[in-house]
Amino acid sequence: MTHWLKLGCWAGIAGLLTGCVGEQSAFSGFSVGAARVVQLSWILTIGAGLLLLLVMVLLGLALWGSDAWRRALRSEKAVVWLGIVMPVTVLTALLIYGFVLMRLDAAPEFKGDPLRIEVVGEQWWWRVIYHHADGTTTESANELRFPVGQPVELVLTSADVIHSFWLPAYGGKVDMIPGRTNYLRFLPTHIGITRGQCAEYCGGAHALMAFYAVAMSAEEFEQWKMHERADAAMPPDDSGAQMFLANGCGGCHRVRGTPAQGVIGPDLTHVGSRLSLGAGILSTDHQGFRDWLARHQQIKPDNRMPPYEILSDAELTSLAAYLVALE
Ligand code: HEC
Ligand SMILES: [Cu+2]
Repeated sequence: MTHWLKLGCWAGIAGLLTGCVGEQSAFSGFSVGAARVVQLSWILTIGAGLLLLLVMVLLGLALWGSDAWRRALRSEKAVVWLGIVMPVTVLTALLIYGFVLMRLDAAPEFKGDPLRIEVVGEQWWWRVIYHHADGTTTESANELRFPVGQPVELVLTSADVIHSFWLPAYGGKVDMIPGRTNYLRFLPTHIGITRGQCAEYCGGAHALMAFYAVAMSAEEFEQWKMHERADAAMPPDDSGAQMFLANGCGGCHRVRGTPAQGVIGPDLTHVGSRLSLGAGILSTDHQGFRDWLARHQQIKPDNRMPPYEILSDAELTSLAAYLVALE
């Protein structure tokens, strides 16, 4: 019995620790600031571990050690050194280290023009707005893209209730509060895809409100931006496009370059080339679009898109083909 209990405990701990690696990990350190936080975390964890070990050894000696050890531990000297001098030294060193880190955080890497991306928390997805040099804007959803080496400034607001923008690999968790603008700044250093998640309960589908952050090389980012700014690739006389308009999808969704100009739901101009549907829950392949259209209220209960159970199989196929082609 106790054997199984022990095994269960270890399995449980191992299971929890697997949460510490991978795309949504606070131990990834994909920006300068986040890397510093990771370093601080390791120093604190290892330091606390060593101190715990020391205390346990001393406790063992106090309980089962020789008389000489027990006398030594009882002495005034032990209390002064272990109880006063050591904690004061360790805590002072940590305090100074903390101040140095905080000063570094306010520092030079944030000079220069940041890439400003607006992110609006909506029940239950993320509206992402890029402002371009000529004053125009384009919208994406549930996905941030930025180049490494240039500071990023996220401008965070909410369209409805309080959300929290949490992107652990970049060290950030900032609330999105209606009527208020918050900022998150970081300098991305590693190319790669990481995941974030809403971290403040915001209603029914809160747990299904994730997003991806894609850090790209500067050239790749410029290419992506050019592509993103172009209108939809799909001809508006396609049968799927016609069906999209006939079913009123355009009342809520914009597909630039077509009459669909709704702004209630995510902009779909390039939805086919995004990483996920429904804020991180389905893939953007044909099957993903079909699943979303046929059963999105089951897959993501409460979400703000009306159910379309009336669509026939053929209609689903042709709509999905249209959406996949919106690359
Ligand atoms: C009343 C407004 C409304 C209408 C009408 C509507 N949608 Fe949506 N749609 C939304 C909202 C809101 C979301 C975001 C849902 C979420 O993720 O929580 C969404 C999400 C989507 C997504 C996933 C996009 C992404 O980036 O995650 C697709 C694809 C989509 N809709 C297609 C359609 C199609 C096709 C139609 C017509 C058959 C349609 N929608 C009609 C509001 C609407
Ligand atoms: Cu939430």
